[in-house]
Amino acid sequence: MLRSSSNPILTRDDVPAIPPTVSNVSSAFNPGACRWDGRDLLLLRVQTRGRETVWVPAWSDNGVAFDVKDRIVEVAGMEATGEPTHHMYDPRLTVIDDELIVAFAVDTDGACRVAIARGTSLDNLTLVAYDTTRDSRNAVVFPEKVGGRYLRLERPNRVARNGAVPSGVEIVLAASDDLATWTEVGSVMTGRPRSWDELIGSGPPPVRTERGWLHIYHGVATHFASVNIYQAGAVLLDANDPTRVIARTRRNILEPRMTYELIGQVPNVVFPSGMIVDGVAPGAAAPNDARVRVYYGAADTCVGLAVTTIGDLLAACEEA
Ligand code: BMA
Repeated sequence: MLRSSSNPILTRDDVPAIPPTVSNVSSAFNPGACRWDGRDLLLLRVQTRGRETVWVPAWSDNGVAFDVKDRIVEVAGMEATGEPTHHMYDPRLTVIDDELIVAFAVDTDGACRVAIARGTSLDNLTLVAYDTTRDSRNAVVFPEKVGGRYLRLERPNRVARNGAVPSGVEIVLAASDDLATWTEVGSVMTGRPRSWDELIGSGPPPVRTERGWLHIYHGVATHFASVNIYQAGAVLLDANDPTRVIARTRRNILEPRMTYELIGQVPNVVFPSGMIVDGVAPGAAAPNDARVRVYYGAADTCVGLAVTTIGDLLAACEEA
């Protein structure tokens, strides 16, 4: 993937004051991305100096220069979870039938939950799913139904290392008829010990190609004494049975190298969270020459953009 020469394309300095909570913020990172109303939309994870987390939208006509709005996007119905909401973060965006679907993580007392909101605009997002049965994160909803059902990937947090926040080594697939009730279908992939992707989690929602579902994920190398290294890779999943892995990048396709990726709130992090694919006919699979824009959090501080094509990502999955 090629980094944009405008990187970091978005920083805390681009976030306007939004009284009374948001002013001179600490960071803007890990954005969800989609096409909405004929424009590119990023939903930013913004962290205030009080370490509150809010979502702020940013719009663009060229995918590089974003206009950050002075408004906070809310999700109605969070009180119905029965658990305190300390942070809602890493929103991943999917559009199905002109509806916006947001999958996100919620920090509650002693656990992280997967949640999904839906709405016809940023003004009426409403909570539709919230899973209290387990600690989990990095949920993404597929951009179309498969076999008549909604699908999502998520990453249960079953690994706690050295007192760190629990993380995970397995991405699983779940299915739903209504976006509200989800049933696990099975395991999709696991981390590879001592490789670049020991811990793993989904990046942006997958995209349908002529060869199957192409999915960008993050991998964490944990075998260094003092720091975890967050990188990006890709995997190709069967079109009809996405629990079946067809091919997976042996190496990372993006790793922290630039200063803004190496230094920040959490050093050595590239965290892909949004993806927009250009040049796809409605309802069609993304062709090999389609341009792919990947928006990622850099060092949990700002936003980077890396560009590639569907063909190059598929080739990277197959590389020996
Ligand atoms: C992960 C998530 C991300 C974050 C990353 C690096 O576990 O919490 O939100 O960007 O760690 O700190």
